[in-house]
Amino acid sequence: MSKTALITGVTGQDGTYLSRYLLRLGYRVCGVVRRASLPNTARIDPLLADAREGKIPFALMSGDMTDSGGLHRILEETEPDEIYNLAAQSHVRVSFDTPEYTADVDGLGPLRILDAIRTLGLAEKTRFYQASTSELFGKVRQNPQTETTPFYPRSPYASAKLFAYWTVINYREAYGIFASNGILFNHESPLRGESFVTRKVTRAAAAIKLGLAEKVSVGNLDACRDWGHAADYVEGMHLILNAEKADDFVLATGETHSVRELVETAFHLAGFDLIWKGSGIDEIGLDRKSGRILVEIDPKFFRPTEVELLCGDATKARKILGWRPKRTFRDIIEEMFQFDFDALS
Ligand code: NAP
Ligand code: G4F
Repeated sequence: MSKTALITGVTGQDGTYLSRYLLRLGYRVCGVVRRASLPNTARIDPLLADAREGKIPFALMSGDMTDSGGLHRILEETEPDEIYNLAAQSHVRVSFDTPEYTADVDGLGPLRILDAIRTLGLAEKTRFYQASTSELFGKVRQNPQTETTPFYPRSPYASAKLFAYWTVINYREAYGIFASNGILFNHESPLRGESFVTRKVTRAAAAIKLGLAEKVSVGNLDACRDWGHAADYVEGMHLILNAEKADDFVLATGETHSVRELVETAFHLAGFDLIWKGSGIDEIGLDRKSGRILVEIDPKFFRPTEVELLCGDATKARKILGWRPKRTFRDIIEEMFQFDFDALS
């Protein structure tokens, strides 16, 4: 009998990679989709087409992380072996504008699912994965960050995820539910949302190369992130839920790069050699050859409180799960730039 996986956030970047991966492993996959006024299934449309032809066991159910009754019904109908809770208002900058909504979806949402597992008597059967985040480390207390590094959240998003992180541990200890946190550092891909900095920059570099845009405006160039590839990280999620015991794991590459390096790398792929002039909000990035301004700063992309540096140590995941990332920072930016260049051409 194949296992059934329920994925919330199935229409997102990770939901799409995870669906593809679990289907390849022989799982039946059921995804939770929220109502939108226009179709929000672009990333998973190829899977839906295959499902319609009966080629893969992939189905969608309507639900929303803010709606306990609906989530309860979905669990009752599917009785999944594994739940991957990936749904979230996942944009850190946006969480400052929608703090209460972010807390509801990202903080209370996981609690609603865990409590449905408990009240439906699924504690013995259903394993639960929570998409926790390196944003929990925030104003970092230690470098690199491990599972034992103290947290210091710096946004409504991170505070909501902190509540969810401890709720997972509480439901594990109180009710014996196999519930685990994956503390994942940033992971990217051609399916990344276009307002996250990697995708925004690779798209802009491709558009400028093609003459479709003049320049790009960004925020903090000196923030550093540990960027991996989403395809590697969803394999880690599966390993976390199939470990011998429920536990919490950091998934990271162990390398950190600044937004400035990201911009230089993407523009180099577009054939520009960037030089920087000025400082603060007056800093600009110019093409060395032509002197054309390609990058400028717009303070609207700054955050009221910033996470300046993230760099993870995934030794525990490597030792216990045998997980290690395969793709490098350069591989990821190259793949994303090429995808955007082809799509815009
Ligand atoms: P994403 O692309 O933004 O996808 C988020 C998903 O959540 C989408 O399917 C979205 O649906 C859904 N969603 C949002 N609000 C919802 C609601 N109220 N009810 C039901 N579904 C809702 O995010 P991602 O990059 O794949 O990340 C997946 C998870 O990992 C998130 O929880 C994120 O916070 C966490 N995380 C991500 C990273 C990273 O670097 N990517 C790192 C650490 C942790 P729509 O398509 O309709 O918007
Ligand atoms: O790409 P970002 O928006 O990702 P951020 O804030 O690190 O959050 C992502 O990773 C988290 C894991 O650590 C996830 F939990 C979360 O769901 C999300 O997937 O910003 C990265 C950095 C920030 O320091 C930001 O200030 O890039 C800086 N940045 C500079 N200019 C910009 C921009 N970020 C965005 N989005 N847009 C800019 O123009």
